[in-house]
Amino acid sequence: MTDAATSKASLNKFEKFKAEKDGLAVKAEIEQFASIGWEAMDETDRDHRLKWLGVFFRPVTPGKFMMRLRMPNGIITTQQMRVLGEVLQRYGDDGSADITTRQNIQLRGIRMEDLLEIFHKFAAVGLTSVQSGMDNVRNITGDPLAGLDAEELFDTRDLVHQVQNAITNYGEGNPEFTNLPRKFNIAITGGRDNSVHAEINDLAFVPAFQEGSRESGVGSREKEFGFNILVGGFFSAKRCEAAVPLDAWVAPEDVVAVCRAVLEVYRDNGLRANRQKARLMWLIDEWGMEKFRLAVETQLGKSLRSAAAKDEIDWEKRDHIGIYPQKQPGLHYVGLHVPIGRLYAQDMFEVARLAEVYGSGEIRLTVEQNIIIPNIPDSRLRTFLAEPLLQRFSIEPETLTRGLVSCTGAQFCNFALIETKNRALATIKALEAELTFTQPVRIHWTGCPNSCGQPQVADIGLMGTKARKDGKPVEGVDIYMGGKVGKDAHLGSCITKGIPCDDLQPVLRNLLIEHFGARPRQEAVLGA
Ligand code: SRM
Ligand code: SF4
Repeated sequence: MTDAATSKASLNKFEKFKAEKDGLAVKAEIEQFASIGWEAMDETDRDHRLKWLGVFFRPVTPGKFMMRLRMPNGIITTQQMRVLGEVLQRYGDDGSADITTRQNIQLRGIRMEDLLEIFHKFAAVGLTSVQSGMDNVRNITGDPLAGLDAEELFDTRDLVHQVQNAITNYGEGNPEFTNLPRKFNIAITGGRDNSVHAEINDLAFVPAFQEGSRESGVGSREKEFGFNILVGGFFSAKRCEAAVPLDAWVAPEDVVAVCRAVLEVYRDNGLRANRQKARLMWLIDEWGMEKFRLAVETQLGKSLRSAAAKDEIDWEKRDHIGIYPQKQPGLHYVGLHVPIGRLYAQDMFEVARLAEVYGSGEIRLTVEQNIIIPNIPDSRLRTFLAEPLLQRFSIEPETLTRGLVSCTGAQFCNFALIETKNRALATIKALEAELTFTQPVRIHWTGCPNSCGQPQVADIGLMGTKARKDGKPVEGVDIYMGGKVGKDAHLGSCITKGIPCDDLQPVLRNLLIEHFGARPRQEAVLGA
């Protein structure tokens, strides 16, 4: 065998099919797929390559695909939201959408025969779903209050767009970055509260001031704004790691180039033989940080400045639910709680209407799977707050509801070991009926060890697993605690394994009483 043939023979099935045909190639074949139908499609095209266009075959609902958009910085216009609603409307009860843990939207119920038209509709309003799955860079997260927050250090909106445009070639697809060893997450934050969970991204930019080179006049040096860089954060079924410092600082104008350089180093050197070890952190482990940093500098064509002595993440994380003044006098942003992130076509039209009538035609999404409507003037707040949608998408949900996040789970995801979203809601409603709370508690559910629902960043994280009850296999959870977000963020760890879901409520009740100051309602009433 030749060297090339030997190395091809040793490739895993994902590397093999990527080498045979780039994922993006299916873009030219959508019409043909539609004409033959999903059942007749080549399985690799259908189950894998379509994900390069953000189209996911769902074995749980065959023929009804999921579409994952890209929402840079979690910002969407009302016009775009309406287009998403129109797409869903066609599918009746099969159509629904979810706000994701990456400030993004996924649509469900999509039929192959409609794809081409959907792509045209997306293009007309500047939406794209390209490169949102498989071995690509996921939605790039940014501060959800960018440009609104009086205390922000940097408005991330333009930068996040620039990075997305570089990676996706303005949404057209960019073959330079369509064959990474594995998925890749990027976050850029310009606020003080680490609103994007920087620590769980492969590459994250956090605000930091560097001693400038110019004198400021009174003997001190001017401070220069930029970002300290973190690398290698990720969750997988095999291993979860918080990102570690690259010991590098960049000015905002160099962020796009650094993203490119890191991606090129990862693309060309990342481990590919074993997909369990293909995330960036494994390469950093193998090389050591010094060698990795040097490779990034070589790719960048210039040396990186050392990290600033400290970053500016010094606040507790905000959840943005409620009414808050903006830095623009007389304007407010209002955070609506969307239970478990689920939206239907009518909700999308209604949210779009509210953002248009009361705001400026803009809607924002958070990594907690909620919605922010910005730019509401004082004079319109009162009528806005009386809108019926706010009964369901509340600005003052109960304590546990407020901090609830859940991944997709068994309803649509074939990796799931348990049902998550509906169970998560039912469980916390039952707990709220029993207990009163004096402090927020963030509960995250995730249906399997892939950790899309990020249980490791929660106060209480619940990860689907197989458990046993009365000798029989049942749906269960492993419980995580200790996740800290915002300032001094760190990951939580597993404290108990294999609790049957049917037995979970009393276990959570005790944890809430022991660790989070919850009190039984009866006792709270008597004590009052
Ligand atoms: Fe995820 C795979 C859903 C955020 C780690 N994730 C999947 C798939 C595509 C599996 C599949 O094909 O069924 C899920 C689609 C289910 C569906 O129908 O909705 C899925 N992941 C999600 C979403 C929708 C969860 C949610 O309800 O919000 C999130 C979409 C984000 C987005 O808009 O792009 C989502 N996934 C995450 C996160 C959280 C984050 O990014 O902050 C993680 C952990 C962080 C990380 O990646 O390091 C995450 N997802 C995974 C993994 C484990 C990756 C690994 O290295 O092993 C998988 C499995 C895989 O890629 O093979 C996975
Ligand atoms: Fe699916 Fe598991 Fe991710 Fe939940 S954590 S969406 S069950 S892959």
